[in-house]
Parts: sequence; structure tokens; C-alpha cells
Amino acid sequence: MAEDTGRGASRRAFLKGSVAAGGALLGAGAARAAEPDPLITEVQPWASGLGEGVDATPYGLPIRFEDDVIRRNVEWLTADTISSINFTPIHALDGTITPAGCAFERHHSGAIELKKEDYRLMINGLVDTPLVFTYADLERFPRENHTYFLECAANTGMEWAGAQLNGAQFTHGMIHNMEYSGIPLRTLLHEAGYSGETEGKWVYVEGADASSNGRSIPMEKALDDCLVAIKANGEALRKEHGYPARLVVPGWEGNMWIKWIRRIEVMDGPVESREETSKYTDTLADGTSRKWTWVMDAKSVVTSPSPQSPITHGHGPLVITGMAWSGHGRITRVDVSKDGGKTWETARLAKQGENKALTRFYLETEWNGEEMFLQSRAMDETGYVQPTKAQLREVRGENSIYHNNCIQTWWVKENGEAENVEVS
Ligand SMILES: Nc1nc2c(c(=O)[nH]1)N[C@H]1C(S)=C(S)[C@@H](COP(=O)(O)O)O[C@H]1N2
Ligand SMILES: [Mo]
Repeated sequence: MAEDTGRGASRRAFLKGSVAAGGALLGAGAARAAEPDPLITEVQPWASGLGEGVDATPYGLPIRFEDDVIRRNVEWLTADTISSINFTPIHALDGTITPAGCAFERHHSGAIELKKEDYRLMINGLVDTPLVFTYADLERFPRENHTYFLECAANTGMEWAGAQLNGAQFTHGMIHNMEYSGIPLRTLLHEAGYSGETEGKWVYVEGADASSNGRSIPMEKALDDCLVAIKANGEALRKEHGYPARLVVPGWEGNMWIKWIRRIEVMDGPVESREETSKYTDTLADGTSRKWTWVMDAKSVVTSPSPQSPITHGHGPLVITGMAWSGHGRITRVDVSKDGGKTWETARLAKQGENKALTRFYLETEWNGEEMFLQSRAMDETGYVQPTKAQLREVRGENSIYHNNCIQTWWVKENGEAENVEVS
């Protein structure tokens, strides 16, 4: 009881403080208090008639007032809409689950429409019993549910040489985080008689689209936590995310998460297809390239305030929020800096970090109109600390596109607007 009373008291103090600050600095709060507010004193149209019936929205979309919370693309980045990418509006979302309707898409040859009835998944190569599964077959295997982030290796790739795109959606929006229901790849490989006693040390996975997006995955990962997912966030995968089935490769770069997955070949080595060698590799300062970089290192970004989510409410309490993730496991801590990395405060994690999934962080603070150089710095369970841009450049040079997990800086100005900048 005593504890409850204590908490109530401090909560009241906080609210009182916030009203006082608003009134003193803006005058707006005081003016509203003096005049009767018609939104309170008068009967409003929405209270004097009927709302829509329950049959108006068999499958609902967000209310129209939220119609700017949409995927966007960067025109100069996408030559056409077929081999294309768009970005999740992370600046406007909260929590960790990305709604499928605005989760970014990346296609090498467009999004295809593949009926469940026409769906086939083949497992062949170095297995005892090559098999073909229909969609109905897949539904009869034991399923698991896991939430994972998918980050495109190119996320933040335009920022290597300098601060470029003005918005978290564009700098960090090639990511989504969904709860998948799927069959462990291990289960299907064992069903096909894969025993581990063959030369089969790799799987080559490909999709049903024209690009096929073929990728080689070491058997260790295939047997560990990969899933053939048939649902995301509780519902069927959206067409653009690989309906009716996609591969989930937890913590690994997005291009390996084969959509519309149609074939898994067990092989004795990697295929080294065009797209897994000419792309998604990191060219270093001396011109040599790293061969495979599968795991997405720990990373974070402040989503609000940010260029597309400026401070509009004046001085006083401010909620700084963002998200953090690591392909190596759980996020254990996120620090926030307001002065470009000179000093740090530890943020509050909304929930304990989940394995290879987004973690939401908050820093409740007071803002009195001073400019800030806002940064966030993620740490994961391996002890890894997200590097600064300078630290990353020291190791990687500036020839890279992919795998940029550096600390991001937003310059929040005195008027609450924010801009993508670099601090040295
Ligand atoms: N079949 C197929 N799978 C694919 C691709 C593709 O073009 N075809 N693109 C890959 C890339 S590069 C990424 S980043 C992710 C994007 O997944 P999303 O569209 O669900 O965001 O899918 C991967 N899987
Ligand atoms: Mo990607």
C-alpha cells in the first residue's frame, strides 16, 4: 500500500509539473483554461448521430487521419518499380511489431501472385528422399511462433560518405519485425531424409519469382533456427512479403530470406550465384572485398524526435524513443546522447530484449528548447557496442554500401525541427 501511494504522488507531481511548464512557456494551456472549450462544452457531430455499422469494414485500414504513415521510396535510388525497394515509416510507429501494410518491400523482379493451390516446395540434392510439399502438406507439420527482425543489408547504405537522407524512414527504414508462424527448416530437411552423414554442408534456396534470388546457406544455420513461414503477425503473408511461404533466416541479412520459396537443394558447397558475390559484399579501403557478411550487427536509431517526427509540443516533458536490434541475439542496453556522443544516459527498454527481434527504448526527459545532437547506441548480449561512424570507417573505409550499423545523429534545433547530420 505504502508503495502505491508513493507512486501515485510522484505521478501527480509529474503531471502538475507538466501543466505548469506548458502554461508558463506557451501561454496556450492557460488560455484554454480561461475560455470554455467547445470540444468539451458542446455536443459534437460524432456524438449526435450514429457511427458506421460493423459491416462497413470487413478488413480494416488505418483511419484516414493516419494516411501519411505509409511506405515511401527514394526516387533516385529506385530506377524502376520492379527491381525496387521502399521504406517502413519507422518514424511514425511505436512498439516493435511492424504492421504488414507498411512493412518495407524489396523485390528483384517484382512481387508475384502465387496461389496456395499452385504452390510447391521441393527439397532435393544430397538427401535420401527428395520431396515435394504442397501448401497443405506444410500446414500438417508442427509449427513454431517467433518474432524476428528482417533488415536489408543495404539499410543505411547511402550514409557511408556523409549524412544524406533526411528521415529515419529513409536512413533506417529497410527493416521490419514480425511474428512468424512456420515450420523449422530442420523438420523439412529431416523429413527428406537429411541425416548429416552426407556431404551436404550447404543448402541452396530459391524463390518462385523470375529473379529466384538464389542464396547459399551453411547447413549449421539451416538446422539451427531457419523457418519456412506461412503466417506473419497472425495472418497470411502479404503478397509482397512472399505469400504463401517465405524463408526466415533470423538475424541474417534480408536478402537470404527467400520469398515465395520453391526449392531447397542440399549441396556440398555454396553456389556463389551472381547476387551473392557481386552484391551484398563489403569492399574495403584497399579494394578487396569481404566474402560473406551474413549476421546483421547490433544497431539502433532514434525514431522520434527525428526529421519526419519533429518536436511540435513546446517545452517540458519530451519522450525520446527508438528501436534497437542485433543479429547476434538480445539487446541488453541502449544509451542515448543529447550532445553528439560526449555524454550518455541509459534508456529504458520497454521490454527485455528478445532474441534477434526489435527492442523499443524510451528516454523520458525535459526539453527546454536547447538544441540537441541526438544519438542512440545499442549493446547486445555478446558485449558488442554499436560503433560510431568514424570507428566503422576506420575498419571499413568508404567503399562499402552494405552493413552500415553506425550510430546515427539527428540535430534537433531550437524550434524542434530535426536534421540528419554527422558529428566528428
Ligand atoms: N524470391 C525473392 N526473395 C527475396 C527477394 C527477391 O527479390 N525475391 N529480395 C530479398 C531482399 S534483398 C530482401 S531485403 C528481403 C526483403 O523482404 P521484404 O520484401 O519482405 O521486406 O527479401 C529477400 N528475398
Ligand atoms: Mo535486401
